[in-house]
Amino acid sequence: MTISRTARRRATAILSLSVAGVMLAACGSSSNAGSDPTGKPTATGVKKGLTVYFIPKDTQNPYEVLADQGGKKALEELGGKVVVSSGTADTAAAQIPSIQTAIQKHADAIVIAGNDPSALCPSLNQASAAGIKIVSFDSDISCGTSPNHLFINQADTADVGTSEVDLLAKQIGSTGQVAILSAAASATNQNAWIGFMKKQLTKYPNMKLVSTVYGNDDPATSLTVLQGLLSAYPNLKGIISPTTVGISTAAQYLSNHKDVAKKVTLTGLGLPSQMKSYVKDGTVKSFELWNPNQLGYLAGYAAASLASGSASLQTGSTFKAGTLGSYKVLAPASGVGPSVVLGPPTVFDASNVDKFNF
Ligand code: RAM
Repeated sequence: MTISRTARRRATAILSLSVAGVMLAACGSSSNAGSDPTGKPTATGVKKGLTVYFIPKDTQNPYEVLADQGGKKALEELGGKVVVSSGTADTAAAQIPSIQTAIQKHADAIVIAGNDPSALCPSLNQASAAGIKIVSFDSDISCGTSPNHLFINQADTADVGTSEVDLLAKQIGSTGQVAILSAAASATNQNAWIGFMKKQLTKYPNMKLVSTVYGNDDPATSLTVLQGLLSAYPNLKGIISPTTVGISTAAQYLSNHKDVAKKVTLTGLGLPSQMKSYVKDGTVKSFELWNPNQLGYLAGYAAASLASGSASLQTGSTFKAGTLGSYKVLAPASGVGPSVVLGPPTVFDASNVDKFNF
């Protein structure tokens, strides 16, 4: 555990250092904010001096760090600031103190990745009653009709689940035992993707889902449940890991155990920066993701726009997200309230994995 936390901190530090460069490339440097120093809406309708609390799943996962950096960049462009606050484990209990702090500090908005769809709702309702705008990103919250919030979705949920299964099917000839190595068992995003994976698996009658295990987005736990999976199912043909922590942990294990890698195909959602060495050594053929930097950047713009009254939750309404352009609010559908989708994921393989700097 100690070793893994140290390694994770090191990875986080390296990613943080490289993020400045990534953001310059991804977002340009022009300011989208007007020049009114009084806090009144600027030319683009966004007030200056806003404080947005970013509450990621945890503060140690390099994916979440990249997303938070995107949010910081957005608020910098808008003349405001981001405070990142969360726990070190993917639980709602670890996030509640951060929501309470945001309330005490009179934040203008909260951007949160829900570790559990409903456990955060009482605190978020309190924040909303205090006038704080609520945005979820990465992993939605489910609070019924209250508080109103906007979900910044990374990619179409059905497409993510469906394409993961298709990617694996292609590589294993649509046959054999398969398993899922997920994040926290209560994570809204992974569970929604898994729902669509199960649906898509019905199209492959010779592929059998034998187990879903949960590594909590912690490298040590992910490794333990992976090893359990491999010993329980010696004939396992494929693993889908819809988490950057799970897939990178599994890829590292397979890379060090070539005998297992020969029998088990791994795909899922991974950061190209963490995965490229495993693509190059032949451990992994393909996987997918979106740019987490851009996800945070979009969420930052959405939060600032809602807090300024220049965006609304109305279906079809639009707001500007700096260098990413304009985004439209989608109608609520199947358990998800008003949402915005960043865009389709990119599939990475040996032909393109070097071209991405996140
Ligand atoms: C992990 C987290 C995050 C998810 C990515 C793909 O880093 O679980 O929520 O979106 O993987």
